Amino acid sequence: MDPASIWGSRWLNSNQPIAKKYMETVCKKQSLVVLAADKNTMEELNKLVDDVGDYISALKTHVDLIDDWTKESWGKFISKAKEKDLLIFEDRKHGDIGKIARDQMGGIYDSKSWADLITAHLISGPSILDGMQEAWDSANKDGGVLLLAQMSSEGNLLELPGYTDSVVKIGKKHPICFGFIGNGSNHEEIIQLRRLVGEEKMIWTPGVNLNSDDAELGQRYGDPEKAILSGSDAIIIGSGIHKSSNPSEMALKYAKISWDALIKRSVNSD
Ligand code: 6AU
Repeated sequence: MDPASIWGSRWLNSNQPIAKKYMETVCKKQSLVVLAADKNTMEELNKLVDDVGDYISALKTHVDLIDDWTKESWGKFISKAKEKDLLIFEDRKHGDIGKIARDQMGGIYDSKSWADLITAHLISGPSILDGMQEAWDSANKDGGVLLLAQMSSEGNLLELPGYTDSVVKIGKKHPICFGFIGNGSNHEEIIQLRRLVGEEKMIWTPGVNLNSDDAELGQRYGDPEKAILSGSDAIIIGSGIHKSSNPSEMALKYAKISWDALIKRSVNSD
């Protein structure tokens, strides 16, 4: 499917290589699913990507969750994910001042060398975006930051008046900002966020699961189709896929729901 016919002006006007790659991959794979690969061993991670890699467009990692992490095993895992045509998204949620966030993209994990996308809170101000840009520049790699504008967890403080607006205002102007994390559990909040963000930047939403019984420790879940129709560009799914008894079947199911919703949205906006 041709990305221009699905994403319209957002495809034609986009000048961010990672955004273009994402929109293209979505059309190739017919999926707006980002897998939250929240597993604790390399074996489990590899198996999960083998099982569901064909039905997802990006892979979200928490590199510091893994008990038996080594540089070599991680390198192989990232190569496998790239062979499956996945964007690599490290959900580090940086929050420190610019120079520390920059240097934290080095260290043992060295995320600047393998992550296409990384999350950050804007709590310390805009310098974090400059710092993260410097890190990717030093690795000669394109990268994009997803800023947390909303969260899916109950009682989160991003809901305090003015916070989301300030994050969006700053993020929209910064070239390294790929987009925003929105609250996938509440479609009204996604609609509000899309209104603030406009067309150019992405909104990716966690807190999406067809089975709300999976919710643990204040996590909240919403419906995948509603999330996309309300303006989300990617549903980030963890437990809904990896906790199910048949992850590949579930990944395909979420892929189909998300793709059908995107088609519906693009038809409605014509
Ligand atoms: O589907 P789940 O609940 O199993 O997993 C949700 C995933 C986890 C969280 O770290 C992440 O989504 N997440 C995020 C981000 C940035 O992705 C933000 C947020 O507000 N809520 C949330 O659950 O890997």
